[in-house]
Amino acid sequence: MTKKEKFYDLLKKDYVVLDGGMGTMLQASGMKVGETPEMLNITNPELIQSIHEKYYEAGSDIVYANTFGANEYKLEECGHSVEELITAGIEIAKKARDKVNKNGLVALDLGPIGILLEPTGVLSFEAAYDMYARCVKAGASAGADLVVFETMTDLLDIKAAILAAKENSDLPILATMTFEQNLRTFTGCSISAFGLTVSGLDVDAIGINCSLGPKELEPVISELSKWTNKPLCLKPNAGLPDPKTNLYNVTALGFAGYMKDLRKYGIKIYGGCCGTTPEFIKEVTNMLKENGNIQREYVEIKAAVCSPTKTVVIDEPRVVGERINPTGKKIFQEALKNKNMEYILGQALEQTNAGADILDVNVGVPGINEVEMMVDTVKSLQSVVDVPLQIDSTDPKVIEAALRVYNGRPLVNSVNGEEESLKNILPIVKKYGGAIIGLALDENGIPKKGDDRVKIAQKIIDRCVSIGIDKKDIYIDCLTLTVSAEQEGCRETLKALSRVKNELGLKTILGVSNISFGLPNRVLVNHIFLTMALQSGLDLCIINPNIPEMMGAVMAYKVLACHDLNSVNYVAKYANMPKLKTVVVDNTGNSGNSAITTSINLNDKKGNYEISDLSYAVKKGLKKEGADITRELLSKVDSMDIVNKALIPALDDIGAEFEKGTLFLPQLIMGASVASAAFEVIKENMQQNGSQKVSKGKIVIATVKGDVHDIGKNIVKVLLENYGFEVIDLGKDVPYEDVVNAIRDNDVHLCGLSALMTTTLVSMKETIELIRKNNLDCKVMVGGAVLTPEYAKEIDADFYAADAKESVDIARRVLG
Ligand code: THG
Repeated sequence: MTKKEKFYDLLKKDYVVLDGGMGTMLQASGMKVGETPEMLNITNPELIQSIHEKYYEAGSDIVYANTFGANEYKLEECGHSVEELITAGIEIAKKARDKVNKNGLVALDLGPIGILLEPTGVLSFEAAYDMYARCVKAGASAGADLVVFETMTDLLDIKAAILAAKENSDLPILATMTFEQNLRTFTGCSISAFGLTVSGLDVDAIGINCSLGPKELEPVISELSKWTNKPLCLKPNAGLPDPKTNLYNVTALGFAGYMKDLRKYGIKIYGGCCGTTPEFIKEVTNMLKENGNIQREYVEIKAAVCSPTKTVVIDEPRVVGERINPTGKKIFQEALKNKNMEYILGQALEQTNAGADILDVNVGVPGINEVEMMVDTVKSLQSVVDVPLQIDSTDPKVIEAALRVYNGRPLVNSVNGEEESLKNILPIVKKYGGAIIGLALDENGIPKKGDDRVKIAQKIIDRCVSIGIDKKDIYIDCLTLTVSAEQEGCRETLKALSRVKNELGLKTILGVSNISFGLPNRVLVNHIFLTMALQSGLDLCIINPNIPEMMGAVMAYKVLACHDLNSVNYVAKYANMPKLKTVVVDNTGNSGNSAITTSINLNDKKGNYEISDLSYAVKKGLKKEGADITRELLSKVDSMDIVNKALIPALDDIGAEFEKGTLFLPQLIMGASVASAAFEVIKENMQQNGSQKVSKGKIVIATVKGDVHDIGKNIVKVLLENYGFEVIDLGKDVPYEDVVNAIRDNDVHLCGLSALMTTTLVSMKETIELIRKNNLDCKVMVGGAVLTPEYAKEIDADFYAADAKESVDIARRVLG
């Protein structure tokens, strides 16, 4: 029996039980603060084995080997290799299994690498993939029955992990992410994006673990159940931790009681995370034995594409921006040849500002490496815009390379009815879980008659379904012909479109602007054709969203077809329009209207920048432009005005949006890094002019002794620096005395301490005590996932910072 068969055999049971929290069990049995838990596989295998045995005895069908942090990055200085610690971990779990539960399975357990991925961090997608691949190979050869990815918070990170597992083993995969109470992960990833993307990658089970108790996770599992048909897994904490006692607030019986209620979401795999001892697992097992499980009904998943933070449901007409396409555009072709990414990002922002829901991305020009260019473009675009992308190429290699690094679930443009196309494109789309556009043409070209195009559409559907691509993920393009060349073409296209929509039950897409080639006043023909197509059932409109008439047609249609309820969006867009509208038509045939075009295309400014352009660049994460604009501004604006009128207010705006939850961590960091680039330019300029330093004051920051989690502290550092503070970063696992010495030696008046684990909160307390004992004139701010304002007060901290943004506010108050 293969490992997959074995896993699916287990899933045939009414329910499957996992184990509980290994980390908290180890802490309870005396593991010291700051120790690497995986080292115990070598130094104290008996302890690990006895914990596994207790879980198997309590009813676990699967236990997670003690390998959560066994990756290259986290093991850096421990003196043992990934292979050694993983092999030992799996062997120990197998021993426990052989002793207690012969039918039990052993999972290779892998958590996040521990550093942020690009663009917010420094780890590339490819490097993350390699690290996971190494872990998976070690686990598979040691005899793991499945691989589990858990506590993941970055969608691209878990995607790298899943691809690494699929391409380097035949192990079944259970993928679980960690969500906060706002229904987002730490990096802002939504539950729908997780469900759509990770189900699309065809894992074997999907779920939620850690962060909250079963009660708090109800809305999370409820939402996830709407976005996947994969077997569901739930592994909550034993409630919420009390930082004082370090204990979680739900009892074993209480935990099982909550889990009983949550059966209604059709959970298949039950377990526990931090704080859940074998007693918890025993109670859950008993509860399931007594009450039985509730099996899941098949759910209709909405047709949708997504980025990590934005899911576009295609249940009403949506706009696909067509402008990232070099066809017939000299400037664009030049930009591609020179790898001028700013030009492309400018095109992207202009379109999203104008209201595009999705962006088509085509970078095909002769004489460039299209694979490389597409990968760079997808990565760059995803660092500045949050809309989902439509990958547009005729080369399967380009499509595959883009699908690999794309963060979320994209649309693929396109496949057609030709054998060659179907054979090459569909397996890639299936592998990466994208949605696909099917063009109604084949070896014989585009059929004249609409009915024949419907036949090709049917063929594409059959082929998709046979390979496992869901009907709802296919968008048929009945193809727009040029009406000046073939006048009946329009009628045939619309006829085919409405048959595809009504008879085949599929969603539709059209590139609208081809219709008007060769005619004068093309905008007029384009937007009337668009209106006709919408009325015939068009779902995705590939248009130039910067043309007011085109966006206007979509906006007005949505009012008239009852999609825009109470005309909310329409009114929001047009309420402030001047009554007498003057449309400026330029010689490209594009029209612009300043009252409704709020976007600025920095590409068009050619150097005549204003302060507001710098704010814009910061808010949109345009790093190179931020630096360029600053350089230009310095020739005419006082440097402190640049800081105080552009950089700080822009950062404040992003910070405010972050606090409201309308913008997420990656954007906050991108914005901060633009400001940082601008600060660098200003600093250089000041040094040349011999004026005083811009530093607003010095701050010492450290992750406290015993704690090696420095993601939070690193984010604080980036933000503080970008607000102009000089940061003395002592790193992670910092001894108390080092903090005191750094404060004293550098004459520092503000210190920031970070701790992620409940177990290291005591180190935070000790550090503060030592600072107080030394009578230093230094305020202390503290932060970290498990910290509360109450505890901060109790350990005599001066300030509690709920997030990185608040640490900046505090610094400005103390040093400003
Ligand atoms: N179906 C699908 N994909 C498509 C099309 C389609 N992709 C390409 C195209 N058609 C849609 N995209 C564009 C992109 C740019 C332009 C038009 C369509 C464009 N056109 C200018 C014009 O219309 O004259 C020429 C350049 C210019 O002057 O700026 O830019 O049908 N699935």
